[in-house]
Amino acid sequence: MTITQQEVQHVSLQKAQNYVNEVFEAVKKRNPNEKEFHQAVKEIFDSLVPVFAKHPHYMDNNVLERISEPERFLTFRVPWVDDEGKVRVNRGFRVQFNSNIGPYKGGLRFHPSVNASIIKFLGFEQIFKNSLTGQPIGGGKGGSDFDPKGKSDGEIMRFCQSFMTELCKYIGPDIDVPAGDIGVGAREIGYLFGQYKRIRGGFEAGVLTGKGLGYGGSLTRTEATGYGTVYFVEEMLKDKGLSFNGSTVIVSGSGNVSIYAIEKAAQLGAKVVACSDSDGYIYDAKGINIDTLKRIKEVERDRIQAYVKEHPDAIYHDNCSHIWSIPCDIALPCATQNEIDEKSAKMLVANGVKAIGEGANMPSTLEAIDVFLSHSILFGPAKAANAGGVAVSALEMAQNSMRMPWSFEEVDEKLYHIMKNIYQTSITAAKEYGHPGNLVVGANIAGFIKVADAMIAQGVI
Ligand code: NDP
Ligand code: 2IT
Repeated sequence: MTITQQEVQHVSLQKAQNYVNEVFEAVKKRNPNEKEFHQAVKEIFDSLVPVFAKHPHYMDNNVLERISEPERFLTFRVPWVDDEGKVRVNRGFRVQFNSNIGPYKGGLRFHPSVNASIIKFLGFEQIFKNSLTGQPIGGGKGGSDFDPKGKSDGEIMRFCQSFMTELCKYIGPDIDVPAGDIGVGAREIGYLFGQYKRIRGGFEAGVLTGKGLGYGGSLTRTEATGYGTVYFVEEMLKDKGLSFNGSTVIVSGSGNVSIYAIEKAAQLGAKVVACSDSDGYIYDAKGINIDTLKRIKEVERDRIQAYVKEHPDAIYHDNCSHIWSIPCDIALPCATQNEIDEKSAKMLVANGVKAIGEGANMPSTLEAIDVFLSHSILFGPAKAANAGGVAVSALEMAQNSMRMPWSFEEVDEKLYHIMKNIYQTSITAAKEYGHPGNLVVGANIAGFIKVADAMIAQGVI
């Protein structure tokens, strides 16, 4: 009996699925109790089955088991002295996940929820995100369980100095280049850079990105993640004859990513009616006033509730997760992981949402993603949609190497084209591997192939 083409395909798909299942079980066993890391790994692994079926040499080289084990995982003690003179201790982390296409690159997160699982999920996703940007950057991530809330400037500085005193042994412009994430913005990067410079005794600008404009920072880096997310969603909408113009939008969070997603969406003609923090959310039917928002969050470092004092028509609600009950055309989760669960996703769908763009990392649970995809909602996954931040970080590294800054317009233009390109690459890969329109699968596959090829080319290392 001759084996038909379809049977050959079926056999190899099954073989590929078995391989993926086996490695996933090994990852769980090797990293017990790390549920966020397992979640990120599961999403990517499942997307890759058609790749292994078509190109079995990735299985032969056991690329999956290699790529899901970090090259290096560092934890360290961060002792510091608070304003009362009391010695405090936090835990620092850096995962150097993959360096096959460039130096490790990824942000630092300071938040009490930070642990090995959170850092590994973020670092693992960063490999594929960074690959998608088309720039020469590998995957890394770091942070600490330090809580910056309620700390004085002096305490933040002393913490950052202690953190860098240890981290500086492992980073460098061609080795590993950290940046910001939750709880780490321009102020913290400034303190970290100052301490690195002091210990090294030289001005290595490219060791950190997100620096202040006066000492090697790039114009547009502050705006990049939020703007990039909106540029990406605009591409998804365009393909369906839709746009931000005239749409109602909700954006969760009120940090760096949220603020600039709100600003760009409004510039494109949308009305952004709600945003949040971890305590609650505000609803402003007239559209959020971006100047007030920026002052409250960036200058006064206050809570989002302060907004309603200045805009009495706006309403404040406790419980940030209820933000998803507001009817909207476009939802941009820009706060944190797993902020949209199955129930919230169903609510968004029932209220007529047309598109989701993930500004945060892994903001939708696997069940929520299933809800969106099964209802054919346009869905821009984090790795693709929020890659604008790290993409402009790589542009900052390029400017640092050249010792020549670019204008806001130049960087913004490059960011726009990078986001457009990520969309096209992801859509093309999704179609080629049998999942047309599925950007989760498309982004994962496109990000994976470049890194996997580089791993094989560089041998078993
Ligand atoms: P910020 O620290 O500037 O802001 C974080 C925002 O999210 C705050 O409004 C914060 O509220 C809220 N938030 C944090 N944790 C929770 C929680 N557990 N529940 C509800 N709300 C929460 O961080 P960024 O804006 O930089 O980061 C936001 C997201 O975007 C993260 O997922 C990050 O990984 C991702 N990202 C960031 C990039 C960047 O360039 N900065 C690039 C790509 C992705 P509160 O003040 O109450 O804590
Ligand atoms: O999640 C991310 O991509 C970031 N926090 C930005 C990383 C970077 O190196 O700019």
